[in-house]
Amino acid sequence: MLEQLQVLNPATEDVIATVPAATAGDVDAAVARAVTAQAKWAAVAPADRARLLRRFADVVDQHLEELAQSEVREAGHLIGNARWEAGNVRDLLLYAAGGAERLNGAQIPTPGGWNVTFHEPLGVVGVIAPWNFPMPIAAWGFAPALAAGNAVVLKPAETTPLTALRLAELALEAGLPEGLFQVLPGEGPVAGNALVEHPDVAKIVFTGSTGVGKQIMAKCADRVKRVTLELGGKSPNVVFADADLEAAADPFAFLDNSGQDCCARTRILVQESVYEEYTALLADAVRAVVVGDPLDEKTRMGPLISRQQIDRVRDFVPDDAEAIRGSAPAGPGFWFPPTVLTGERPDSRAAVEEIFGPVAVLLPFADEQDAVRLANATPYGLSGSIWTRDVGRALRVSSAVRAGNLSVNSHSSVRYWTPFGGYKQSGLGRELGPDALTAFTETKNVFISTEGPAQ
Ligand code: TXE
Repeated sequence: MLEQLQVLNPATEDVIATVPAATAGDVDAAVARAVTAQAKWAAVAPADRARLLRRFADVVDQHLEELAQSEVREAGHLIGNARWEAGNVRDLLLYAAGGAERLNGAQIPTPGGWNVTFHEPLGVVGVIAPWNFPMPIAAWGFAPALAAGNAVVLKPAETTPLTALRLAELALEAGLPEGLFQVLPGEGPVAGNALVEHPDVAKIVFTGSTGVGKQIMAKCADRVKRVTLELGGKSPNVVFADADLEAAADPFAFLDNSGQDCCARTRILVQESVYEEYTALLADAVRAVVVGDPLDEKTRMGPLISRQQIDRVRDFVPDDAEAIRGSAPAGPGFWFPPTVLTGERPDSRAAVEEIFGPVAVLLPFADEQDAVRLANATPYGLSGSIWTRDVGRALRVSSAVRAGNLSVNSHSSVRYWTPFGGYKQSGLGRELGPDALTAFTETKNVFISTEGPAQ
C-alpha cells in the first residue's frame, strides 16, 4: 500500500507533486463528515443550493487558466483542450444548478386522496474518477449529485489528483459547506474500494475499465448500493461509399486525447468500393499530425498518461504489424505515434479490445448489413459514427447499431445537456442531460387519504 502518490508530467516525466494517499480510515472519516454535511444540505432550499453552485461555477471560471495549466501538467492534455475542460466544469455546475430549481414532483390523480411523487437525495455519493478526463468526468458526477442535495466524496485517479484537489478548495472558497464535497486521492483497491464497501455511501459513480467496473458492481450488489458505470468502448466509424470521404477521414475521430477516450472511433469500417481512396486520405492525415509539447498551440496530439499505458498500447502493435504510422518525439515523455493497423482480421484482439491509445484498425465491409454486423461485433456499445449522404441509411444504421451515443457525419459524442452512457459492457445508467439529477435521487410516492381513517 502506498503512503504517497507521485504525480508525473507525462510530457517530461518530471515529478511535479507528491500527495498523501488516503487509507480506508481516511475514507471512514470523510464519509462521517459527509453524512453530517449532507443532512444540512438536503434542508437548504433548492434556489439557495442553486445560488451556491452558481457561485462555485463563478470561482471555477475565475481560475480557468490555472486549472487548465494544471490539467496539462498532470494529464498531458493539449492546452486548448484543457481550457475547454475547465470551462466544461463551470458549465456543468451551471446546468446542474438550474436542475436543482426544477427537480419537481407530481400529483397523480387517485380516487380517495392526493397522491404525490417527489425526489429525495440519496445521501453520500462516492465518485471514482479516471485519469483520461480528470476534471470533466469528476464533474459529471459531483455537479448533479450536489445539486440534487447529496454530499460527495471524490476519489480521483492515482495519476491525476491535482485538479480535483484544487476544485475542492475552490468549492470552499465559493462558500459550499465544509464536508459537502471532499476529494481523497488514493489507490483504487484501497481508497476506491473503501468507498465501494462503505455502508454509509449510498451510490457509486464509476468511470474506468470494464474489469474494475464489474468488480464494483458485484460488491455493490451486496447492499443493493446504487451504481452508475461508464466503462470501456471500441466504437465504430462506419464510412459508406457516398460519404464526404475527406471529412470521414479526420483522424481526430480516434486521436483526440491521444486516443485515451472511451468514445474514440477505433474501428474504422469502410465500404470496399472506396477503401483504397479512403485509406490514402487517412494515411496523409495521420502522417501530418503534429505530436509534441502540449503547451504549444500548434501541437495536435500530446503524450499518453504513463509508461504503463504505453506498454499496454504497445502490446497491440508489434513492430512488424502492417500499419500506417505517424511520428512522435523520442523522449523523455510517454509518446506513441498515431497508428492505423491495416492487416487485422475483424476478430483479432486489436480489432475488438479497447486499446486506449492512438491506435485504430481499418476494416473493409461489403454492404449495409455487413457494416451493421461488424459495428456490433464487440462486447462494447458506447459510441460511434455513421458517414453517409443517404438520410434513410443514416437512420436505419443508427437504429441498428447497439450503442448509447451515435453521431451522423460527425464524431462528437459528449454534450452536458444530452444523456451519455453505454449499451452492453460499456456501462450501466446514464450521466449528463436533463435526467442527470434524478440519477442521484430516490423517487418517493405518498398517498394522503382524503376520506379519513379507513373503518
Ligand atoms: O483503469 P481503472 P486504469 C480503460 C482503458 C485503460 C484501462 C486501464 O482501457 O487502458 O481501463 O486503465 C479506480 N475499487 N479505461 O488501470 O483501474 C482507480 O484508482 C475501486 C477506460 O487506469 O479502472 C481510478 O480512480 N476503485 C476509461 C479508476 O478506478 C478502483 C477511463 C479507474 O481505474 C479499483 C480509464 C477498485 N478495486 C480507463 N481499482 C473510460 N471509460 O473512459 C481501480 N480503481
